[in-house]
Amino acid sequence: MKLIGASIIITCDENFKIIKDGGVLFCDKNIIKVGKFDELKQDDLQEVRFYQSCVIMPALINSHIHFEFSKNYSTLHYGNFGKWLDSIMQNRDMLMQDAEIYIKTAIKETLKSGVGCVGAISSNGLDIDFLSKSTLKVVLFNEIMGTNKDFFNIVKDNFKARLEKSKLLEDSRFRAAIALHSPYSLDIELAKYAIDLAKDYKMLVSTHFLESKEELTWLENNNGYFRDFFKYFFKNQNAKPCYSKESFLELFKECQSLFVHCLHLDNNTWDKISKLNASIVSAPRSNRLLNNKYFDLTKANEYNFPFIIATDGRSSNNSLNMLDEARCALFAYKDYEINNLAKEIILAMTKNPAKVLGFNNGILESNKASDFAVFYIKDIEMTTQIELNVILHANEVQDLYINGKRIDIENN
Ligand code: MCF
Ligand code: FE
Repeated sequence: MKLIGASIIITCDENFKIIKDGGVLFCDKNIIKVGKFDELKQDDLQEVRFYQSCVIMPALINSHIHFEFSKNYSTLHYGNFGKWLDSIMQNRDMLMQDAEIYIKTAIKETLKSGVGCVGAISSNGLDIDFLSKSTLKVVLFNEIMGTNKDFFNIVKDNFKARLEKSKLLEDSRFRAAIALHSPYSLDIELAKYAIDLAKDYKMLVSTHFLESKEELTWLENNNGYFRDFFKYFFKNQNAKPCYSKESFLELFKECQSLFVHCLHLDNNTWDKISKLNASIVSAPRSNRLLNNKYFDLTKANEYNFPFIIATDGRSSNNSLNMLDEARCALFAYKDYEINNLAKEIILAMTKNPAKVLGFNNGILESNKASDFAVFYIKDIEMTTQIELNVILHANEVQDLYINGKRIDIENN
Protein backbone atom coordinates (compact mmCIF):
# COMPACT_ATOMS: atom_id res chain seq x y z
CA MET A 1 0.00 0.00 0.00
CA LYS A 2 1.09 3.57 -0.66
CA LEU A 3 -0.05 6.88 0.80
CA ILE A 4 0.11 10.27 -0.86
CA GLY A 5 -1.20 13.47 0.58
CA ALA A 6 -1.48 17.15 -0.26
CA SER A 7 -2.63 20.48 1.15
CA ILE A 8 -5.86 20.00 -0.81
CA ILE A 9 -7.65 16.95 -2.19
CA ILE A 10 -10.45 17.45 -4.67
CA THR A 11 -12.36 14.17 -4.70
CA CYS A 12 -14.90 14.99 -7.47
CA ASP A 13 -17.26 12.64 -5.64
CA GLU A 14 -21.05 12.98 -5.40
CA ASN A 15 -20.77 15.83 -2.85
CA PHE A 16 -17.71 17.38 -4.43
CA LYS A 17 -15.90 16.84 -1.15
CA ILE A 18 -12.67 18.80 -0.68
CA ILE A 19 -10.26 17.66 2.03
CA LYS A 20 -7.60 19.94 3.53
CA ASP A 21 -4.34 18.16 4.44
CA GLY A 22 -5.89 15.10 2.85
CA GLY A 23 -4.50 11.75 1.83
CA VAL A 24 -5.19 8.91 -0.55
CA LEU A 25 -4.30 5.38 0.51
CA PHE A 26 -4.00 3.08 -2.48
CA CYS A 27 -2.56 -0.10 -3.90
CA ASP A 28 -1.51 -0.64 -7.51
CA LYS A 29 -4.91 -0.58 -9.14
CA ASN A 30 -7.39 0.83 -6.66
CA ILE A 31 -7.93 3.44 -4.00
CA ILE A 32 -8.34 1.93 -0.55
CA LYS A 33 -9.38 5.03 1.36
CA VAL A 34 -9.49 8.81 1.07
CA GLY A 35 -9.38 11.01 4.19
CA LYS A 36 -7.13 13.13 6.38
CA PHE A 37 -3.46 12.40 5.68
CA ASP A 38 -2.52 11.99 9.37
CA GLU A 39 -5.32 9.52 9.97
CA LEU A 40 -4.31 7.35 7.02
CA LYS A 41 -0.69 6.97 8.11
CA GLN A 42 0.21 3.46 9.21
CA ASP A 43 3.19 1.13 9.49
CA ASP A 44 4.37 -1.02 6.61
CA LEU A 45 3.54 1.45 3.83
CA GLN A 46 5.62 1.00 0.69
CA GLU A 47 5.70 4.73 0.03
CA VAL A 48 4.55 7.86 1.86
CA ARG A 49 4.64 11.28 0.31
CA PHE A 50 3.06 14.64 1.14
CA TYR A 51 2.83 17.34 -1.53
CA GLN A 52 2.96 20.75 0.17
CA SER A 53 0.98 23.58 -1.54
CA CYS A 54 -0.38 21.05 -3.98
CA VAL A 55 -3.74 19.73 -5.07
CA ILE A 56 -4.40 16.05 -5.69
CA MET A 57 -7.34 15.38 -7.98
CA PRO A 58 -8.41 12.56 -10.29
CA ALA A 59 -6.13 12.34 -13.34
CA LEU A 60 -7.85 14.37 -16.06
CA ILE A 61 -9.73 12.84 -18.99
CA ASN A 62 -9.63 14.14 -22.56
CA SER A 63 -12.47 12.31 -24.26
CA HIS A 64 -12.04 13.68 -27.80
CA ILE A 65 -8.60 14.14 -29.31
CA HIS A 66 -7.12 13.48 -32.77
CA PHE A 67 -3.46 12.55 -32.11
CA GLU A 68 -2.78 12.01 -35.81
CA PHE A 69 -3.33 15.68 -36.60
CA SER A 70 -0.66 16.85 -34.15
CA LYS A 71 1.62 18.16 -36.91
CA ASN A 72 -0.64 21.15 -37.47
CA TYR A 73 0.54 24.45 -36.08
CA SER A 74 -0.19 27.25 -38.56
CA THR A 75 -1.20 25.20 -41.61
CA LEU A 76 -4.97 25.07 -41.26
CA HIS A 77 -7.35 27.99 -41.80
CA TYR A 78 -9.42 29.19 -38.83
CA GLY A 79 -12.43 31.46 -38.40
CA ASN A 80 -14.70 29.80 -40.95
CA PHE A 81 -15.66 26.10 -40.98
CA GLY A 82 -15.75 25.80 -44.77
CA LYS A 83 -12.31 27.33 -45.15
CA TRP A 84 -11.01 25.04 -42.40
CA LEU A 85 -12.39 21.94 -44.14
CA ASP A 86 -10.94 23.08 -47.48
CA SER A 87 -7.58 23.49 -45.78
CA ILE A 88 -7.85 20.00 -44.23
CA MET A 89 -8.60 18.50 -47.65
CA GLN A 90 -5.62 20.30 -49.18
CA ASN A 91 -3.15 19.52 -46.40
CA ARG A 92 -4.27 16.18 -45.03
CA ASP A 93 -1.56 14.10 -46.72
CA MET A 94 1.16 16.54 -45.74
CA LEU A 95 -0.08 16.57 -42.12
CA MET A 96 0.09 12.76 -41.99
CA GLN A 97 3.73 12.69 -43.13
CA ASP A 98 6.00 12.06 -40.12
CA ALA A 99 2.83 11.98 -38.01
CA GLU A 100 4.57 9.51 -35.69
CA ILE A 101 7.03 12.10 -34.34
CA TYR A 102 4.19 14.48 -33.59
CA ILE A 103 2.01 11.78 -32.05
CA LYS A 104 4.79 10.98 -29.56
CA THR A 105 5.15 14.66 -28.63
CA ALA A 106 1.38 14.96 -28.31
CA ILE A 107 1.22 11.99 -25.91
CA LYS A 108 3.85 13.71 -23.74
CA GLU A 109 2.01 17.02 -23.85
CA THR A 110 -1.16 15.17 -22.83
CA LEU A 111 0.47 13.46 -19.83
CA LYS A 112 2.20 16.69 -18.76
CA SER A 113 -1.14 18.46 -18.47
CA GLY A 114 -2.32 15.82 -16.00
CA VAL A 115 -4.38 13.70 -18.39
CA GLY A 116 -4.33 9.97 -17.63
CA CYS A 117 -7.11 8.82 -19.93
CA VAL A 118 -8.17 9.70 -23.48
CA GLY A 119 -10.81 9.06 -26.10
CA ALA A 120 -8.65 9.09 -29.24
CA ILE A 121 -10.14 9.44 -32.72
CA SER A 122 -7.95 7.40 -35.03
CA SER A 123 -8.54 8.29 -38.69
CA ASN A 124 -5.73 6.23 -40.24
CA GLY A 125 -4.46 3.94 -37.50
CA LEU A 126 -1.10 5.73 -37.25
CA ASP A 127 -1.59 6.30 -33.51
CA ILE A 128 -2.66 2.77 -32.50
CA ASP A 129 0.74 1.33 -31.57
CA PHE A 130 1.92 4.47 -29.78
CA LEU A 131 -1.24 4.71 -27.72
CA SER A 132 -1.38 1.02 -26.88
CA LYS A 133 2.23 1.17 -25.66
CA SER A 134 1.81 4.42 -23.73
CA THR A 135 0.83 4.53 -20.06
CA LEU A 136 -2.40 6.38 -20.93
CA LYS A 137 -5.75 4.68 -20.53
CA VAL A 138 -7.24 4.75 -24.02
CA VAL A 139 -10.51 4.26 -25.82
CA LEU A 140 -9.37 4.12 -29.44
CA PHE A 141 -12.19 5.23 -31.75
CA ASN A 142 -11.49 3.85 -35.23
CA GLU A 143 -12.93 6.37 -37.67
CA ILE A 144 -14.92 5.52 -40.78
CA MET A 145 -15.66 8.06 -43.49
CA GLY A 146 -16.59 7.99 -47.18
CA THR A 147 -19.30 9.00 -49.64
CA ASN A 148 -18.01 7.65 -52.94
CA LYS A 149 -19.56 4.27 -53.80
CA ASP A 150 -16.56 3.24 -55.91
CA PHE A 151 -14.43 3.07 -52.78
CA PHE A 152 -16.84 1.51 -50.28
CA ASN A 153 -15.14 -1.89 -50.27
CA ILE A 154 -11.73 -0.35 -49.79
CA VAL A 155 -13.03 1.86 -46.97
CA LYS A 156 -14.72 -1.07 -45.25
CA ASP A 157 -11.64 -3.31 -45.50
CA ASN A 158 -9.33 -0.59 -44.26
CA PHE A 159 -11.64 0.27 -41.35
CA LYS A 160 -12.14 -3.38 -40.42
CA ALA A 161 -8.38 -4.03 -40.46
CA ARG A 162 -7.75 -1.08 -38.10
CA LEU A 163 -10.62 -2.14 -35.89
CA GLU A 164 -9.39 -5.74 -35.63
CA LYS A 165 -5.84 -4.59 -35.00
CA SER A 166 -6.91 -2.35 -32.12
CA LYS A 167 -9.21 -5.08 -30.82
CA LEU A 168 -6.29 -7.50 -30.60
CA LEU A 169 -4.40 -4.96 -28.51
CA GLU A 170 -7.20 -4.61 -25.97
CA ASP A 171 -6.29 -4.97 -22.31
CA SER A 172 -7.36 -3.35 -19.05
CA ARG A 173 -5.88 -0.01 -20.22
CA PHE A 174 -6.76 -0.02 -23.92
CA ARG A 175 -10.15 -0.53 -25.56
CA ALA A 176 -11.23 -0.44 -29.18
CA ALA A 177 -14.26 1.59 -30.30
CA ILE A 178 -15.78 3.17 -33.41
CA ALA A 179 -16.12 6.73 -34.76
CA LEU A 180 -18.57 7.64 -37.53
CA HIS A 181 -16.93 10.83 -38.71
CA SER A 182 -20.05 12.95 -39.36
CA PRO A 183 -23.34 13.00 -41.28
CA TYR A 184 -21.83 15.02 -44.13
CA SER A 185 -18.88 12.70 -44.73
CA LEU A 186 -20.31 9.21 -44.34
CA ASP A 187 -22.69 7.30 -46.59
CA ILE A 188 -25.49 5.37 -44.90
CA GLU A 189 -24.19 2.02 -46.13
CA LEU A 190 -20.83 2.57 -44.43
CA ALA A 191 -22.49 3.97 -41.32
CA LYS A 192 -24.70 0.88 -40.99
CA TYR A 193 -21.71 -1.39 -41.55
CA ALA A 194 -19.84 0.29 -38.67
CA ILE A 195 -22.87 0.50 -36.38
CA ASP A 196 -23.56 -3.22 -36.83
CA LEU A 197 -19.98 -3.97 -35.79
CA ALA A 198 -20.35 -1.65 -32.79
CA LYS A 199 -23.46 -3.56 -31.74
CA ASP A 200 -21.82 -6.97 -32.27
CA TYR A 201 -18.71 -6.00 -30.35
CA LYS A 202 -20.60 -3.85 -27.80
CA MET A 203 -18.36 -0.90 -28.55
CA LEU A 204 -18.73 2.78 -27.81
CA VAL A 205 -19.45 4.99 -30.83
CA SER A 206 -18.35 8.59 -31.28
CA THR A 207 -19.42 11.09 -33.93
CA HIS A 208 -19.05 14.77 -34.86
CA PHE A 209 -22.58 16.18 -35.04
CA LEU A 210 -23.98 19.57 -36.07
CA GLU A 211 -20.69 21.31 -35.57
CA SER A 212 -21.20 24.00 -38.20
CA LYS A 213 -23.98 26.00 -39.81
CA GLU A 214 -22.65 24.64 -43.12
CA GLU A 215 -23.52 21.09 -41.95
CA LEU A 216 -26.93 22.26 -40.75
CA THR A 217 -27.73 23.93 -44.08
CA TRP A 218 -26.62 20.80 -45.94
CA LEU A 219 -28.77 18.44 -43.89
CA GLU A 220 -31.81 20.73 -43.83
CA ASN A 221 -31.73 22.39 -47.24
CA ASN A 222 -29.41 20.33 -49.38
CA ASN A 223 -27.31 23.36 -50.33
CA GLY A 224 -24.70 25.86 -49.23
CA TYR A 225 -20.99 25.14 -48.69
CA PHE A 226 -21.26 21.35 -48.98
CA ARG A 227 -22.74 21.49 -52.49
CA ASP A 228 -19.53 23.12 -53.68
CA PHE A 229 -17.46 20.85 -51.44
CA PHE A 230 -18.71 17.73 -53.23
CA LYS A 231 -18.44 19.37 -56.65
CA TYR A 232 -14.91 20.57 -56.11
CA PHE A 233 -13.29 17.76 -54.14
CA PHE A 234 -15.29 14.76 -55.43
CA LYS A 235 -16.41 15.97 -58.89
CA ASN A 236 -19.92 15.09 -57.79
CA GLN A 237 -22.46 17.52 -59.25
CA ASN A 238 -25.49 15.75 -57.77
CA ALA A 239 -24.46 15.05 -54.21
CA LYS A 240 -27.34 14.84 -51.74
CA PRO A 241 -27.19 14.65 -47.97
CA CYS A 242 -27.30 11.02 -46.83
CA TYR A 243 -29.53 11.78 -43.81
CA SER A 244 -31.92 14.12 -42.18
CA LYS A 245 -30.86 15.10 -38.64
CA GLU A 246 -33.40 12.59 -37.33
CA SER A 247 -32.38 9.70 -39.54
CA PHE A 248 -28.75 10.17 -38.56
CA LEU A 249 -29.66 10.04 -34.86
CA GLU A 250 -31.73 6.89 -35.49
CA LEU A 251 -28.52 5.03 -36.33
CA PHE A 252 -27.41 5.28 -32.71
CA LYS A 253 -30.54 4.01 -31.03
CA GLU A 254 -29.01 0.74 -29.85
CA CYS A 255 -25.52 2.00 -29.04
CA GLN A 256 -23.80 3.93 -26.30
CA SER A 257 -22.53 7.03 -28.03
CA LEU A 258 -20.65 10.31 -27.73
CA PHE A 259 -21.81 13.25 -29.83
CA VAL A 260 -19.10 15.83 -30.30
CA HIS A 261 -19.75 19.60 -30.78
CA CYS A 262 -23.58 19.84 -31.17
CA LEU A 263 -23.50 23.60 -31.73
CA HIS A 264 -26.63 23.74 -33.88
CA LEU A 265 -29.35 21.72 -32.16
CA ASP A 266 -32.95 22.92 -32.26
CA ASN A 267 -35.43 21.84 -29.57
CA ASN A 268 -36.56 18.82 -31.53
CA THR A 269 -32.96 17.61 -31.97
CA TRP A 270 -32.18 18.20 -28.27
CA ASP A 271 -35.22 16.15 -27.49
CA LYS A 272 -34.24 13.30 -29.83
CA ILE A 273 -30.64 13.16 -28.70
CA SER A 274 -31.63 13.21 -25.03
CA LYS A 275 -33.64 10.04 -25.58
CA LEU A 276 -30.58 8.12 -26.82
CA ASN A 277 -27.97 6.49 -24.61
CA ALA A 278 -25.72 9.41 -25.51
CA SER A 279 -23.37 11.98 -24.01
CA ILE A 280 -22.27 15.26 -25.55
CA VAL A 281 -18.64 16.34 -25.66
CA SER A 282 -17.79 19.98 -26.15
CA ALA A 283 -14.46 21.33 -27.44
CA PRO A 284 -14.60 25.06 -26.65
CA ARG A 285 -11.41 26.25 -28.33
CA SER A 286 -12.05 24.16 -31.44
CA ASN A 287 -15.58 25.59 -31.62
CA ARG A 288 -14.28 29.15 -31.25
CA LEU A 289 -11.60 28.66 -33.90
CA LEU A 290 -13.72 26.89 -36.51
CA ASN A 291 -17.25 28.08 -35.86
CA ASN A 292 -17.16 31.27 -33.77
CA LYS A 293 -19.58 29.74 -31.31
CA TYR A 294 -19.72 28.00 -27.92
CA PHE A 295 -21.83 25.03 -26.88
CA ASP A 296 -25.15 25.96 -25.22
CA LEU A 297 -24.60 24.93 -21.59
CA THR A 298 -28.00 26.13 -20.47
CA LYS A 299 -29.77 23.84 -22.94
CA ALA A 300 -27.48 20.98 -21.97
CA ASN A 301 -28.51 21.46 -18.32
CA GLU A 302 -32.15 21.58 -19.30
CA TYR A 303 -31.84 18.21 -21.05
CA ASN A 304 -29.67 16.72 -18.27
CA PHE A 305 -26.49 16.34 -20.25
CA PRO A 306 -23.50 16.48 -17.92
CA PHE A 307 -20.85 18.94 -19.10
CA ILE A 308 -17.84 17.24 -20.74
CA ILE A 309 -14.96 19.17 -22.26
CA ALA A 310 -12.17 17.97 -24.54
CA THR A 311 -9.42 19.55 -26.63
CA ASP A 312 -10.20 18.02 -30.06
CA GLY A 313 -6.99 17.74 -32.12
CA ARG A 314 -4.20 20.17 -32.88
CA SER A 315 -6.10 20.42 -36.17
CA SER A 316 -8.44 22.82 -34.42
CA ASN A 317 -6.53 23.93 -31.34
CA ASN A 318 -3.31 25.60 -30.25
CA SER A 319 -2.51 23.01 -27.59
CA LEU A 320 -3.61 19.64 -26.21
CA ASN A 321 -3.45 20.88 -22.63
CA MET A 322 -6.76 20.22 -20.86
CA LEU A 323 -6.09 23.05 -18.41
CA ASP A 324 -5.87 25.52 -21.28
CA GLU A 325 -9.24 24.12 -22.39
CA ALA A 326 -10.63 24.59 -18.89
CA ARG A 327 -9.45 28.22 -18.85
CA CYS A 328 -11.10 28.86 -22.19
CA ALA A 329 -14.40 27.47 -20.86
CA LEU A 330 -14.05 29.55 -17.69
CA PHE A 331 -13.69 32.76 -19.69
CA ALA A 332 -16.21 31.82 -22.38
CA TYR A 333 -19.23 31.22 -20.16
CA LYS A 334 -19.35 34.70 -18.73
CA ASP A 335 -22.98 34.51 -17.54
CA TYR A 336 -22.30 31.75 -15.04
CA GLU A 337 -21.26 32.41 -11.44
CA ILE A 338 -17.52 31.86 -11.57
CA ASN A 339 -16.99 29.55 -8.57
CA ASN A 340 -19.81 27.22 -9.57
CA LEU A 341 -18.64 27.20 -13.14
CA ALA A 342 -15.09 26.31 -12.03
CA LYS A 343 -16.48 23.32 -10.16
CA GLU A 344 -18.55 22.22 -13.18
CA ILE A 345 -15.48 22.51 -15.41
CA ILE A 346 -13.45 20.30 -13.08
CA LEU A 347 -16.21 17.68 -13.22
CA ALA A 348 -16.29 18.13 -17.01
CA MET A 349 -12.76 16.69 -17.25
CA THR A 350 -12.97 14.07 -14.46
CA LYS A 351 -16.15 12.47 -13.16
CA ASN A 352 -18.39 13.18 -16.17
CA PRO A 353 -16.21 11.81 -18.98
CA ALA A 354 -15.12 8.91 -16.73
CA LYS A 355 -18.67 7.66 -16.66
CA VAL A 356 -18.67 7.47 -20.45
CA LEU A 357 -15.22 6.01 -21.12
CA GLY A 358 -15.69 3.39 -18.40
CA PHE A 359 -12.29 2.99 -16.74
CA ASN A 360 -13.64 3.29 -13.18
CA ASN A 361 -11.69 6.53 -12.60
CA GLY A 362 -12.45 10.27 -12.45
CA ILE A 363 -13.40 10.22 -8.75
CA LEU A 364 -11.23 9.83 -5.66
CA GLU A 365 -13.02 7.37 -3.42
CA SER A 366 -12.60 3.77 -2.22
CA ASN A 367 -12.49 1.17 -5.04
CA LYS A 368 -11.96 3.70 -7.84
CA ALA A 369 -8.81 3.41 -9.97
CA SER A 370 -5.58 4.91 -8.58
CA ASP A 371 -5.31 7.61 -11.27
CA PHE A 372 -4.21 10.96 -9.77
CA ALA A 373 -2.90 14.28 -10.96
CA VAL A 374 -0.88 16.44 -8.56
CA PHE A 375 -0.56 20.16 -9.27
CA TYR A 376 1.55 22.68 -7.38
CA ILE A 377 -0.41 25.89 -6.89
CA LYS A 378 1.26 28.62 -4.88
CA ASP A 379 -0.70 29.50 -1.73
CA ILE A 380 -3.56 27.11 -2.53
CA GLU A 381 -3.94 26.38 1.19
CA MET A 382 -4.79 30.07 1.79
CA THR A 383 -7.76 30.44 -0.55
CA THR A 384 -11.46 29.73 -0.24
CA GLN A 385 -11.73 29.64 -4.05
CA ILE A 386 -9.94 26.35 -4.61
CA GLU A 387 -11.61 25.20 -7.86
CA LEU A 388 -11.20 28.59 -9.46
CA ASN A 389 -7.51 28.82 -8.57
CA VAL A 390 -6.85 25.30 -9.83
CA ILE A 391 -8.24 26.27 -13.22
CA LEU A 392 -6.44 29.60 -13.25
CA HIS A 393 -2.99 28.33 -12.26
CA ALA A 394 -2.60 24.60 -12.86
CA ASN A 395 -0.68 23.99 -16.03
CA GLU A 396 1.76 21.12 -15.75
CA VAL A 397 1.58 18.23 -13.32
CA GLN A 398 3.97 17.91 -10.44
CA ASP A 399 3.28 14.18 -10.59
CA LEU A 400 0.86 11.91 -12.42
CA TYR A 401 -0.17 8.45 -11.20
CA ILE A 402 -1.89 5.91 -13.40
CA ASN A 403 -2.92 2.59 -11.85
CA GLY A 404 -0.98 3.58 -8.75
CA LYS A 405 2.33 4.09 -10.60
CA ARG A 406 4.11 7.44 -10.78
CA ILE A 407 4.61 8.13 -14.47
CA ASP A 408 8.03 9.04 -15.82
CA ILE A 409 6.60 11.39 -18.44
CA GLU A 410 9.85 12.24 -20.22
CA ASN A 411 10.58 8.56 -20.86
CA ASN A 412 7.03 7.48 -21.60
O1 MCF B 1 -13.34 17.88 -34.62
C1 MCF B 1 -12.57 18.57 -35.55
C2 MCF B 1 -13.49 19.33 -36.45
N1 MCF B 1 -14.48 18.49 -37.09
C3 MCF B 1 -14.21 17.40 -37.86
N2 MCF B 1 -13.13 16.70 -37.98
C4 MCF B 1 -11.94 16.82 -37.37
C5 MCF B 1 -11.62 17.67 -36.29
N3 MCF B 1 -10.32 17.56 -36.05
C6 MCF B 1 -9.83 16.67 -36.89
N4 MCF B 1 -10.79 16.20 -37.70
C7 MCF B 1 -10.50 15.19 -38.73
C8 MCF B 1 -11.52 14.11 -38.86
O2 MCF B 1 -11.31 13.09 -37.93
O3 MCF B 1 -10.48 15.83 -39.97
C9 MCF B 1 -10.88 14.95 -40.99
C10 MCF B 1 -11.36 13.68 -40.29
O4 MCF B 1 -10.44 12.65 -40.42
C11 MCF B 1 -11.95 15.66 -41.72
S1 MCF B 1 -12.12 15.12 -43.35
C12 MCF B 1 -13.78 15.45 -43.83
FE1 FE C 1 -12.87 16.19 -33.60
